[in-house]
Amino acid sequence: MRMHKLPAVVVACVGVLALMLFAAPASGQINYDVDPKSSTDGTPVPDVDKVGVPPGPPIGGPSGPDLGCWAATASNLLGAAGWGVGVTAQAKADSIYKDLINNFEVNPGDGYIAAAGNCAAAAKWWIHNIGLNSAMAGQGYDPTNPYVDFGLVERTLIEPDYNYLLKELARCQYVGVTWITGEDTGHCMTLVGGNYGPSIVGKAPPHQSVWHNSDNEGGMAPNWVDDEVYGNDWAKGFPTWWLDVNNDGVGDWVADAYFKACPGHPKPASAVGNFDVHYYRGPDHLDFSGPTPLWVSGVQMLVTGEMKDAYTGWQGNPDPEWDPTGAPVLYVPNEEIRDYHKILYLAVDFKEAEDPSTTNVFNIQVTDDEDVPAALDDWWWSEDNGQILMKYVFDDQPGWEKIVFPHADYKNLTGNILEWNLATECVPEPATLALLAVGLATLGLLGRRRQR
Ligand SMILES: [Ca+2]
Ligand SMILES: [Ca+2]
Ligand SMILES: [Ca+2]
Repeated sequence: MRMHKLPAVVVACVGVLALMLFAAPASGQINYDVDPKSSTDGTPVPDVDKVGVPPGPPIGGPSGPDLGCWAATASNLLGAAGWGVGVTAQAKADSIYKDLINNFEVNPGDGYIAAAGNCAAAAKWWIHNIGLNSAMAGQGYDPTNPYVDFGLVERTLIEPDYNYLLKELARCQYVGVTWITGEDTGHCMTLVGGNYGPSIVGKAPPHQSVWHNSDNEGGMAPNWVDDEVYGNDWAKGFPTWWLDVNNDGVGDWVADAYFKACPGHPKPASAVGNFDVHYYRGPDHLDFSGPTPLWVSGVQMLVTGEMKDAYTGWQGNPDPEWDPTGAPVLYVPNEEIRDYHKILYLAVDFKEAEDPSTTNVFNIQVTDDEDVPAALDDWWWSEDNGQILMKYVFDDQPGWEKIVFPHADYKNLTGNILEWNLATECVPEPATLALLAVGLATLGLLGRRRQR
């Protein structure tokens, strides 16, 4: 029962096979309030399936159970939202799952994931190490993808949460739900549709939800179905969300967390490709101390972009540094260039809608190396106030920049702060731009360009 001592959403899909054999396949038998949706590109929502089925060894794998449901669910969410490489959402999701296997297989060459993990951490790891890492151009790098507003809630889910998630399916791209299954490890599946719960007026039974599951499903290979339908048992312990996975009318699993991917405001691609600091919680290290290997998640800071290692910071270090007093103050490396000035973009992603009473983003102070504040030039909220992009403009190119966060949650990624990331770029002063234009005109470059 090891996962229960750990933070929620550490899941691994053990003990699901027997239940799945009784699962009813979807066959359009009822009208859903929210029909199983399509992905951003109009193709069916991805359904990444693990190579193996717990508790047995993977098909063609060396040994041990395949515990990669957390990575498969993260792949479905991201692939449906247009991340990954491939023509269809399914191909994109499969490419992401392959990336996750390559990085989180327990033994090199396993070809599957034999350790429990966390769906949200897997998605975050992929976004930052591949999706927004300019070194991965052609392999999944896509700084223009708008799906950068993620949501994470880690507690026992209740009926209003479920109704909210169904509504979010219309606006966002899929939802991963983590379940306490009563086994050593939990399970994670992708919610794609269903019927609202009984508190919504007029919503009588059947109370069914539709899922994409990475385990064996309603049929047998090769005729496995994508959409799997299970009853939501609202009577067992209302308002707790129980799922009836063996179709006997009684709930078996309790919903323990959700993770969703929604449209937000990405930073400009030019800045992301220049110098990008990612601060997020991702799979950190393997823990073999329990009955099941486990990817433990931790806070990670990653620097990417063309100018990575080229800039220097407060103490001559090329990496961003936290203030030694322990205060949530970060020093960001830079390079002084005459006649250019700095623009800094800061994106903050909240777990739920921002709560200005604690972590108010407008209390963040961005200053230069002489503590002169940079002007907050503009900002953009996501539709649900769950993510914000802020643009700060400096007068010049300081030796380094300083970010003073108003709360320790920004440093520890606790409370409502899911992550933040920032990117910087330098632009010519207006005077320099004018001179540049004159120079180009003199050389005839502007005229030549117009003729093309
Ligand atoms: Ca499946
Ligand atoms: Ca049941
Ligand atoms: Ca968010």
